[in-house]
Amino acid sequence: MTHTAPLTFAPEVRDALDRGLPVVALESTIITHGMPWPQNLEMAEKVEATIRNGGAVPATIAVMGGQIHIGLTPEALRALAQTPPAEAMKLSRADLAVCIANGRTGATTVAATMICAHLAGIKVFATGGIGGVHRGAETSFDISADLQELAQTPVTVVAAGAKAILDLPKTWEVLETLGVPVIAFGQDELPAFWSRASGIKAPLRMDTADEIAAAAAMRAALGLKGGQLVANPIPVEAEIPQDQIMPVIEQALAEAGAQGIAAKAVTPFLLGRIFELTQGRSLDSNIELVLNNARLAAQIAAAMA
Ligand code: PSU
Ligand code: MN
Repeated sequence: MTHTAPLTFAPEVRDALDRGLPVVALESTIITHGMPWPQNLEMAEKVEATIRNGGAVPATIAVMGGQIHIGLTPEALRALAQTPPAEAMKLSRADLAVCIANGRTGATTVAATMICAHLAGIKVFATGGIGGVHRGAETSFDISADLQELAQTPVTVVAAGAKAILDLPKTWEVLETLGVPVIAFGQDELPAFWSRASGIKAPLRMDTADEIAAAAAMRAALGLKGGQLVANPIPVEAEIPQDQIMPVIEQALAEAGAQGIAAKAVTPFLLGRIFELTQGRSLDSNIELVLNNARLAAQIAAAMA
């Protein structure tokens, strides 16, 4: 590789990569903009522990002090979790270089985490839900850069689907157009983040981590650019069924519209309102689905190693 990207590796992550051991990347926007303090830190610590229990090394990714950090110390993780959303940049492909060059603190979205993971040589990444096509995109043109990133950067992303605040059918259509394999794990239907069911049939289905690892290797062998999305349904005991979450989402969306919330502020606003409207239940579910994705990502990383 000819890049001279400013990467700072946690020693444990560097060692694992050098020895070909399984490593799982984790994003940081979910910490700074996706969940409130202190549950965000609890979640981040539990996710790292879950990956370790699964026999892999966690690498939480964030930008601090002019460096992309691949793996954070416990102190750095805590400091990031305590950074108010207004002080941490929400980094996608477009913002990453500016944030580093200016020496600012930035949290990586799915798109930016994929870029950094790939620079670091990490092939698997666990998150909650990817960004996608927002409802009303036909007039707002608000489509997350996460989708384009999946089309060009070779990282396998494990998520519980796209966040249900989005227009899910349009999101899956765009991924199909971009040539991104969307693989439902263990069921025929695509999951919808807080709910296992979406009513949408999955284009692809796999039932084991080995199959997912083999598919990633085959994409590379075929010279196909881009990653794959594994849509892993939330565990039954943690889900909020669609008929319960949908009215809440509709209300949050209506409020966002009325208040003129736009662009990068949309996703954090909606997640925050849904948290309030469900008295925190949406956050409990969100944490459980991230942990579930971390477990599967560790298995996939082990299968690839
Ligand atoms: N999943 C969550 N919480 C989050 C996000 C995902 O459970 O906060 C973040 C991810 O970082 C994702 C981003 O990449 O939201 C999408 O933001 P946007 O819609 O502005 O592209
Ligand atoms: Mn957007």
